[in-house]
Amino acid sequence: MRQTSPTMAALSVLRITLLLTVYCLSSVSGTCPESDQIHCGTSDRCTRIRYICDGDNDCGDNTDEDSTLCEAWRNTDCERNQAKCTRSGRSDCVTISHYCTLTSPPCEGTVDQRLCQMLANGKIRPLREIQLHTTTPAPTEPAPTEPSIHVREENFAGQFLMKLNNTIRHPDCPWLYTKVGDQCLSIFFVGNMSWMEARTFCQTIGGDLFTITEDFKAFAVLLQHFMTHQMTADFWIGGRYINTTVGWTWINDAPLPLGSPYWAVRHEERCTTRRINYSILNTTAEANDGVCYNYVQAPKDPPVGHCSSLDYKYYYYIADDNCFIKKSPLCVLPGEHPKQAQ
Ligand SMILES: [Ca+2]
Repeated sequence: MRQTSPTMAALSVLRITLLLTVYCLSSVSGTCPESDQIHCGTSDRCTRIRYICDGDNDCGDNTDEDSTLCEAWRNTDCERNQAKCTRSGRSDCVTISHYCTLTSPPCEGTVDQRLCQMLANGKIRPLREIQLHTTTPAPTEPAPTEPSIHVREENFAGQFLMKLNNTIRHPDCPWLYTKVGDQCLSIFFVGNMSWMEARTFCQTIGGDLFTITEDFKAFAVLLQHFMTHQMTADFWIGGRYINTTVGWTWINDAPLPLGSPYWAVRHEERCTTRRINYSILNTTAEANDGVCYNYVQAPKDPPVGHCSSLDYKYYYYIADDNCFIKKSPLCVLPGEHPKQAQ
C-alpha cells in the first residue's frame, strides 16, 4: 500500500480548504466566482446573467425563468439581455448590466429599476419581492413666492381705496359721505377724537352725529354695511346722558331707546332679577320666578360714560363710554334722501 507522505497530506488539506473557501464564497450574495454571474434564487448555484430568461432552467429552481422577472427582462427594442439606452443624444442597445451601471448621465429608457436593484444585490429574485433601496427624494412643493413689499403695499392701498369708497365716497352723496340705505353717512374711520370733537367735525362737513330713527331698519342696514365692509373701528354716535331725570337722549332731544334691538348686551359678575310689568293689573313681578341673570342690556349703572358709541367689541350695538375717549365720527347728512347724482 502506498504511504501518504506528510507533504501530500498537507497539500490535500490545503486543496480541501480552498474548495470549501470557493464554495462558501459562492454561497454569499454577490460573490459568484465570475463577474458576469449572479446567484440563483433558491438554489446554491450561480448562473450567467445572460442566461436569465433565455428559456432554460439554468438555476435548477427555475428562478432565472420566473415569469414576472422575464416580463420585465425582455423587451422588443433590442436583443435578449439588452435594453435601449438613450444618453447624451444617442440611443444604443446595451446589456442590461451595463444599462444599470452607467451614470453621469444615466440611461434614459424603459428598464425596470428593480432589475438594476437585483443585479446590484447579486441574487435573482422574483420582481415582486424586490424593494428599491434607492430613496426617491420626496417631491418638494415649490416655495411660495414672497411678493415684494411694493406689491403688498399696492394691495393694501387697493383695499384701503375700496374701504374709502364704502365709507366716505359715493356719487349720490356729498364729499366725505357714502350712501347707506336711504341716508348719506360719513363713516370717518380714519380719524379719532373725543365725542364733542366728533360732533364738531360732523357739523363742519354739513351733518351731525348719527342718530337712530324710530325705524330700526336703518340701524340694521348700517350694521349690515359695517359687516360687509369688515369695519373694525369704534364710532361716536349722537346719543348722550343728560342727567338722572332726563336720562339718555339723542342730540335732537328725542329719547334714546335702551334694550333690544339697539343696546349692547354686557356680562356682569353680579346677577340681577328682571321684572315684568303687568299694565292691566298695574303691577310688576319678577320674571321666571326670580331667576338671577348675569347679562344686562343697558348702560352701566351708575353711569361711567355719558356718550354713546358703536364699538366693534360690542358688534356695533349701542354702548355707553367716556366722552373723552378717542373714537371715529359717524356723521349723517340731514334729510331722508341723499343727493341725486347729477
Ligand atoms: Ca435561463
